[in-house]
Amino acid sequence: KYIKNNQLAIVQAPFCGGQGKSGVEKGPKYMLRHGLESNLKEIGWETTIESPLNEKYIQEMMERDEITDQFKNTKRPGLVGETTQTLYQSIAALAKEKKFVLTLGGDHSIAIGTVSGVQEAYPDVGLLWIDAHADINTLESTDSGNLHGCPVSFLMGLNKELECPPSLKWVPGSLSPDKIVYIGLRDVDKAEKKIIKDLGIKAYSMYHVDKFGINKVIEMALECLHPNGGRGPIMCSYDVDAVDPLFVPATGTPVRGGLTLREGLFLVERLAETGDLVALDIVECNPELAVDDIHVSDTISAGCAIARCALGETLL
Ligand code: 4U7
Ligand code: MN
Ligand code: MN
Ligand code: MN
Repeated sequence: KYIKNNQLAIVQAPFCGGQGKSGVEKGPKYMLRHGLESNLKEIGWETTIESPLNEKYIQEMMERDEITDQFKNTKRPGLVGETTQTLYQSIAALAKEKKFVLTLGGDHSIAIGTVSGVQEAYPDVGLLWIDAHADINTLESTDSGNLHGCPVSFLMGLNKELECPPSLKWVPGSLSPDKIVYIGLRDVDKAEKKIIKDLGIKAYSMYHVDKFGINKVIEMALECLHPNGGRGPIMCSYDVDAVDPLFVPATGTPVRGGLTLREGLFLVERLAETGDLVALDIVECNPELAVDDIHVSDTISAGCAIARCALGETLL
């Protein structure tokens, strides 16, 4: 009911500036080469490919001296700020045209732009964050200084009181704590745990997946986003490291003990079934971190399967 005429915008976000390992910018190219667009056409989507980021520009920016693009401990806030603002503008427009927005990353810092863009079209959107990590470090709490570990803090406006880098001042930061739910957590920093607790954010870790089973967990998560059996638009930001590295080995920050591939796919099959999913990010596939070709194809085919299941391929 939100999406018009099965329109699907596939947004390429070949960006690696939110962390230090190159190769994650190759995610979109690999997933498209795997046949993702034609597979989605086969199941009835009217697709377009959008490329709001200029790859050459990103290359140039990445070569910029890190010293000149640094804010306290935080690396490349200028590049991340400019890139996510471009994504934000383009995705807000696509979502307002009532297209489903599928964004292929890239590292997870791009979610600063994707989620802000989708929120502009759907102010009451509920966000499901599927990840081994909470990505809610603030400018003050981040130890690594990598902005792919911080997007949620920007989306929630947690850096506004701290002196925020000018390049990231555009972020509305209007996500409220009851409009995000985590699933898959198992590597959360001490400071992040405190933020989650203090703000009362709902988080289902791997402990809860084991305790309740994935079906119960997704039902509880959906109930949190739109309570009392209510309905409303849903966005999913899916970091492939939520799935166990046995299935998704080629990713920047793998953590053992994750979702099985079927659990990871079931989550998005259930989202497709609601009919309320309006946007999906698939991030952190890094083909260059694979030790062999099997690692590459396992990772890319898992990423593509997440997209296809979220877009209804496996619904009968
Ligand atoms: B990803 C980390 F310290 N928390 O802040 C950090 F453990 O998008 C990891 O989920 C962040 O892959 C992982 O650097 C970011 C670290
Ligand atoms: Mn992660
Ligand atoms: Mn992440
Ligand atoms: Mn980690």
